[in-house]
Amino acid sequence: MSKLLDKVNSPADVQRLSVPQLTELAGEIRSFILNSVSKTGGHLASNLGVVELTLALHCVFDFKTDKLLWDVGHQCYAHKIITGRKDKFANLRHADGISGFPNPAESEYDLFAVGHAGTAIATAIGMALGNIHQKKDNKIVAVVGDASIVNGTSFEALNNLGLIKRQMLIVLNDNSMAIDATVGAMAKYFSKVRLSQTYEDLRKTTTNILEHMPVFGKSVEEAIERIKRSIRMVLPASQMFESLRIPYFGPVDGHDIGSLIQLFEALAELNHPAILHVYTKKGKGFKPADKGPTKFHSTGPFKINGDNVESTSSSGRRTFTKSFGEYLTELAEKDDRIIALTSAMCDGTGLMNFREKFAERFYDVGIAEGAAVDVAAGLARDGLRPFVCIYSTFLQRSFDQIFQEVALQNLPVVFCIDRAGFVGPDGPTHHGLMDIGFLRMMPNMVLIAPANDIEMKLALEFTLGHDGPVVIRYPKDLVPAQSSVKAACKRPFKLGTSVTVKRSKNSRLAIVSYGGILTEALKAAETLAHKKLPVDVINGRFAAPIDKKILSLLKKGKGIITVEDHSVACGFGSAVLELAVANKCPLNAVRLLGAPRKLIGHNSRDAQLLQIGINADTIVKTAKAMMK
Ligand SMILES: Cc1ncc(C[n+]2csc(CCOP(=O)(O)OP(=O)(O)O)c2C)c(N)n1
Repeated sequence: MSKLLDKVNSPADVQRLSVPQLTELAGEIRSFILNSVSKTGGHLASNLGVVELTLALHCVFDFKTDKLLWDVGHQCYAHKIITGRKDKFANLRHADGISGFPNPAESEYDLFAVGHAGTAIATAIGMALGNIHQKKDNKIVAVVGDASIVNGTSFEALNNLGLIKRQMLIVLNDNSMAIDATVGAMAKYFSKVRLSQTYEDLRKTTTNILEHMPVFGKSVEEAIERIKRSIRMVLPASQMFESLRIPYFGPVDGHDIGSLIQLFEALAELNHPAILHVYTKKGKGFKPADKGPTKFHSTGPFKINGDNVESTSSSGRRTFTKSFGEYLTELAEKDDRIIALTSAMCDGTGLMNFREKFAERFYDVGIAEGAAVDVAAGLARDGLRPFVCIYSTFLQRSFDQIFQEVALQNLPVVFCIDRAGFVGPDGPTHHGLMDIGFLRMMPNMVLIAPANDIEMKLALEFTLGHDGPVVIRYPKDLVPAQSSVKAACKRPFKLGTSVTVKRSKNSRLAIVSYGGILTEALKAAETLAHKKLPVDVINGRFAAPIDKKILSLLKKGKGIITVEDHSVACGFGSAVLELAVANKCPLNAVRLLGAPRKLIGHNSRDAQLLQIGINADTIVKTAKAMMK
């Protein structure tokens, strides 16, 4: 039973509590989050770190009218709990449950459906400008992590903060972690400040800020000067932000609710943007997450056993991610031109072993997808073989770099796109449903999708023999069992060549699949064969260039069903259709199965594929209708 939390159903209930009660409530919220996430899975460590910060914000501001923008949004659980969504946590990230990210469809307290890093400051600027135009005086707060504030999008926003001549508070939530430890010059900069600060220093800074605020009748600059004089605030962090003319306050303890409330009250009165730098502990209050914040950044369900945890979600089978990481490491042993790059996603993209084995050939550039691509372009121009490993959804950030620095130059950069397709519980911000679309149209770009573990190896081997950019996409899924892999899939990849994995006598149509979804195509073919409806199954392998052979049945007046774990618009099926048009094939017997242009909410990946009809049953139904 949670003595205080049981009575909290809105921010007003939080505002009524004393500081000691709020501290107690923070403990109850931590237990609630831990208990919920252990059952449903979700983002744990970041959420445990921001409980006091969230309570203090809601005590001072009224976010029904004031505006709160979370960067990334993965740290919004305490915010959701106190804004009337506590009871929905039993179904967090599950069908009919709430999202793990902010979602305006759920609550007026959420302003944007977000999940990508770096956007909060710029959108806050937009809202501040909107307020100026409309003569509103709502307070505006953006909360951004230390790994996300160095994102290019955040920096572009900081560079424009001068546009704002009114209150706007940026809370820099510094826990010295991204998913992994933060990387880069800025991380070093922040950690230098952090190491130079004792707990006593943080308290003194808080007292000094409060003593010299509010600054009625005085300029912010004057207040900062006075604060600096009294605490000798010559910290690198302050210098950096102040060189951008952004008033900087801190660093202060992000777990001291009483002080945070006073600081927010004081800073809310400024008529100028400002940054408050707070230190928090990722995973606070739960030893395994505190010790292993990377593992508990985002987790599946687990069982708590004292200070230990046991996963309850692992199936023990190999994932595409693991398959990729292992084969790339294997290839790197034989080919020392191979360099791996990632954007703050070493673990998620399966590169942990590679990093351990080839530390000097591994680069994590932080949350900077555009930079990752351009660094890779430079490496490739210099004769090396860079593999850029990024989730499909985050690669969207580097569209232009891929186009100009890689495709246009025809450089041999390999894009290893993980989480391509439906991603399950992270939902719409994280689905990877557009990569074929935005990459297929680029000149020189070769697009591949391995259908299984063996093809992953063959696809990677192919890239080393190809003198231009290659994209390999694979889903957040297990690879099909080795025993189910057809002989045709064991043939090496040949540019623009598909493989026919099932040929049936008297086939009446061909199912052409792209990537891991081949398993469903084969299942469908089997069912159809039992119903005396023979079909061929073709493993497309390439979405660009696409194999003309795919059209052979169509040319004979028979049908084609394409199936892909991607948006139908601009996807693999569209490429087949374009080819069919160019080759003057009859088009009345072409059906494209894939994702529609609409939001598909969080759920399990299997349920999403079922909902959309990217599965054997839908292929069977479609085929039957076509063969009537
Ligand atoms: C553009 C983009 N790239 C990568 C990610 C994956 N990602 C989610 S959270 C996270 C780390 C964020 O670190 P920070 O902002 O410091 O917040 P913390 O988790 O430490 O609270 C990353 C890399 C993302 N959400 N967006």
